[in-house]
Amino acid sequence: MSLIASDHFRIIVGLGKSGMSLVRFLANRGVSFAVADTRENPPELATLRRDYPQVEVRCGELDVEFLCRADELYVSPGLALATPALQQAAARGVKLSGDIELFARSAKAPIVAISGSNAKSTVTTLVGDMALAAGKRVAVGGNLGTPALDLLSDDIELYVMELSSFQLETTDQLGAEVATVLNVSEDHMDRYSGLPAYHLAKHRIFRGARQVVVNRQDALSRPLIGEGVPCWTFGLNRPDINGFGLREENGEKYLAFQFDNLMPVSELKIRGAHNQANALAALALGHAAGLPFEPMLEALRSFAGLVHRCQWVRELRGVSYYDDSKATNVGAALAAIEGLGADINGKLVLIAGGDGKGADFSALKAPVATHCRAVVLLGRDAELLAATFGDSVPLIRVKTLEEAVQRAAELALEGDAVLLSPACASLDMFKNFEERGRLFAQAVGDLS
Ligand code: UMA
Ligand code: ADP
Repeated sequence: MSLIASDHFRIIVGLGKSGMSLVRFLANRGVSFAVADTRENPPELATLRRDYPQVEVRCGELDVEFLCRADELYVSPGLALATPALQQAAARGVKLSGDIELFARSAKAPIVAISGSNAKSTVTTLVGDMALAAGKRVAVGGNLGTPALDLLSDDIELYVMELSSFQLETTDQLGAEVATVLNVSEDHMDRYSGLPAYHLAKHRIFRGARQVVVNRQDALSRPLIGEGVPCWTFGLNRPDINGFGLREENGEKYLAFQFDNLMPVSELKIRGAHNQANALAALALGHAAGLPFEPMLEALRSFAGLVHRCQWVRELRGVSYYDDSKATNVGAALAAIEGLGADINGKLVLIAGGDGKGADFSALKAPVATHCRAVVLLGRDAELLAATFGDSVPLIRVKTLEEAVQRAAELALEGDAVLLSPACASLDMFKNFEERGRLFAQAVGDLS
């Protein structure tokens, strides 16, 4: 059976990175297609016009009549499926699909599929490193780095894929060798009607999975699966059969599988309880994918963490500065505040705020009161955060990130840490979370 019926006409909706990967994929297979994007000047327009000048492109407001010329639309993860024009096309019988669905149909090697509200990139990178250390020809990407379709190659022996809820919404049957939802906490509430809808989207990752990995400490990570599907678990408590967890022996903590210690936690370079959970999740996924323990542990020992995730930047006058710009939601900021707060002798001066994406910040109130000396607030939703914290902690409002760093440096005492962990997306003030992190590090570097 052919993967794509060649007599059908497709439209790619969204000409960003994933849209461009779809263009290459369809063009290489001789499928006829056009492109639409609501933006007047989408990011890959120049590349498309240069490399595929014959392809029809419609920019600006989506035209339902145009969309209905297609049998199937491949919709960018950046566009809500609730967009009226897409819904009108769907009501007229046009199928809505996406790049991951095509990837799943085309991949010839097993897929390790990773979703969750937080830790996706860290765990995906770790599993990729483990597979490399085990000598596998591995491709790593998806929501992280290279778009899925650009990874496809007959040489690949294992795909390790980070998948977002947006990508999963347009994926019917992933058929992963092993799939996981690492954790579920509120995120993207500007795109979903509530946590149940977001949860439902993430759990599509389990469709057709041959094995699953479950977080013992997060009931929302547990799929509804049939009896016969092997299930591996991870968690920070003691593991049991098929479980990865922590065991203590002679005062030393170990990463462990079932009843056996694998490696002392002290050999990990990444800090904090949340990163121990990430190491255990990666071990569970790697084990399910058939990787041997030795190379997996070797990869864990050498992994120093990803940039902008609780990354140490500098120490000045006894104060450490950490860039956790990737904390774009409440769950991530919570993990950093609790993880780092418990790790340091002094207190945290937290820099937070930005685009809160409709989130409920209340879970931050208690840990902030426990661990923070002060909170410096900036960005669009600064006042929402201020209302959450009330008078439980001193609050300082600033206009720029440079000013935030200055004020935090003045407030921090020796032994404290200044932590940028915004609990918000960056897009109200910055190009992306990377730019926010870079500017933070720059401002910290400029402190004297
Ligand atoms: N947009 C429009 N009109 C369109 C299409 C897009 O206005 O017709 C806007 C939307 O605001 C959208 C943004 O442009 O959010 C980006 O859309 P895009 O189609 O240009 O995106 P890509 O470059 O294809 O990037 C997408 C993922 N982006 C999103 O899900 C928002 C990238 O994840 C992913 O790396 C890439 O595909 C390759 O697979 C980024 C991301 O922020 C890193 N993901 C979210 C997250 O991690 O929280 C889910
Ligand atoms: P994602 O790709 O899901 O955004 P990352 O690995 O990039 O995940 O980490 C994003 C943020 O989540 C970082 O700010 C990091 O400090 C935080 N984080 C990392 N691991 C965990 C975890 N196990 N639970 C909650 N938050 C975490």
